[in-house]
Amino acid sequence: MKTTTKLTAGLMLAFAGPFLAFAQQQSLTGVVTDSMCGAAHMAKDKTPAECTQMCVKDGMKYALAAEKKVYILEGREAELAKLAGQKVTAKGTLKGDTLSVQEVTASK
Ligand SMILES: [Cu+2]
Repeated sequence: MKTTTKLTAGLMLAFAGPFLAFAQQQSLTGVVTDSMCGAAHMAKDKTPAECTQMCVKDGMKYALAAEKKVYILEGREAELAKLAGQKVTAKGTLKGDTLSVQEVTASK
């Protein structure tokens, strides 16, 4: 009887395992911009930082212009505001093209 109980418990653990996997963490490096301008800002008389601030004020979202792609950034807006136009590394969970930011740090 004891052997059967142990076997059942073992099987249950084996099945529960995959469901305990965490959402995938991503770490992306790029320049903080806004969802309208992306990698190239339209306002040529402004710095990338100023343009990003202006666009976000107009209702755009912060975005990260990585090597080939622009990702929308969600969360940590206060920190992103300070890092606008700068190269950063953003960590968080990626869903489609949107990164839910958990941590953002200036990168060199
Ligand atoms: Cu802009």
